[in-house]
Amino acid sequence: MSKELIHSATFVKSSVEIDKCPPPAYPEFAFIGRSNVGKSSLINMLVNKKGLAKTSSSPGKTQTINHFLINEEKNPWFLVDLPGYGYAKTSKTERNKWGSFIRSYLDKRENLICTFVLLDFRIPPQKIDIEFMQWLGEQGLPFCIAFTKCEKLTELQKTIRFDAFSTELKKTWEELPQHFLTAAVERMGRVEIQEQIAAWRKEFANDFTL
Ligand SMILES: Nc1nc2c(ncn2[C@@H]2O[C@H](COP(=O)(O)OP(=O)(O)O)[C@@H](O)[C@H]2O)c(=O)[nH]1
Ligand SMILES: [Mg+2]
Repeated sequence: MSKELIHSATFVKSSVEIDKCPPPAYPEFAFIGRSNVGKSSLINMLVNKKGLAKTSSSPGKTQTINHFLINEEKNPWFLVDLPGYGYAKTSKTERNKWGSFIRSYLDKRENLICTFVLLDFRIPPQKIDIEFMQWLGEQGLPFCIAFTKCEKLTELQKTIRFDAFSTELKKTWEELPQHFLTAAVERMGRVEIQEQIAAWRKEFANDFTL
């Protein structure tokens, strides 16, 4: 059995303004994706706490940046739940507002180590996701991919879907960005993501000796 890497998780605050976010005192890992992609479910699964990040049946509501403090006792880090994008019912103005809010957060947040971009593995590559990852790439912002809801696919479907994403992403990137296959209920991908975060956490530890 693998060692548990997340010992505690507490909600810090929800922020609607960037300068109201908690001070950038700890390494930070952000989670982002289209509304309904399974972000709250993945976060709750990762930290083993049902209801920490609210799962909602009416997507597109949360437009706040939510900070959670992980492992408060030792080697703390922030897990950040960013507002979902691309909800069909939001107006163009709302989407632009979202865009500039989140983009400036990602661009300016100095303690941000990596952003996990969540992609629903049940559906083919979507323009909005590809464009968002391209933007991250252009800004030089590190990101990796977490495919969600993977338990819904057969092995063959997984191969086909993976090839589709691979083809799409290789138009921009020489290598496929680092990626994880996840499923919330099955807790698929949990150990892999936790270990990756722990490794980065260690790698950047010296930048946070305050
Ligand atoms: N089949 C399946 N459904 C999931 C999974 N994760 C989330 N969902 C469902 O997808 C919907 C949206 O989940 P939620 O976590 O609230 O998504 P968010 O809007 O991205 O935070 C809910 O109905 C969840 O039950 C998963 O791994 N597998
Ligand atoms: Mg959510």
